Amino acid sequence: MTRAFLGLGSNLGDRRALLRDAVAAIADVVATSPVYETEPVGGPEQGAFLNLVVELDTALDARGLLELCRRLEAASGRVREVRWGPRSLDVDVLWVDGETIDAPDLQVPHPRMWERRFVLAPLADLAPDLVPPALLASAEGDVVRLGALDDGSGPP
Ligand code: GSY
Repeated sequence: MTRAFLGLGSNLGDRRALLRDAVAAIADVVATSPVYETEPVGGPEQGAFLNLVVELDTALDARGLLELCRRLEAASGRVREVRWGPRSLDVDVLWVDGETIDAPDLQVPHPRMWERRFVLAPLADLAPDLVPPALLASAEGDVVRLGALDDGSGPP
């Protein structure tokens, strides 16, 4: 079994419900970060995201996790009208202990995670060993911690 981290985000529809349903559908979740409301990074003008990170203790390798991410996005009825634009659910493989992959369709660790506060802040909550404080401090995009996924706080 291997420690792995997935990043989830939504800025269309009932964002919290989309994240809750996706996390509930993932086997082997051992920890879920707080939910953050986050400034969009990249792409066109768009609404704020809700983001979180989950830690898995999994038998899947990185490619198996990529398939899981695609299944979760499809199951959510994912809507994404514009590349880098608003989307109902985005699920990314961030990190898999001991695995490095640089293929056209899959890069692990996720190549842009080190610059994105919407990834590093929730990841640091679960795995401070992976996130140097200086990187978190210099990362792009404002984030606000809302609290636990299921505590009903914050906007929908
Ligand atoms: O890469 C995930 C999709 N995405 C996000 C996101 O999840 N959160 C924020 N804040 N900005 C984003 N830009 C993209 S693309």
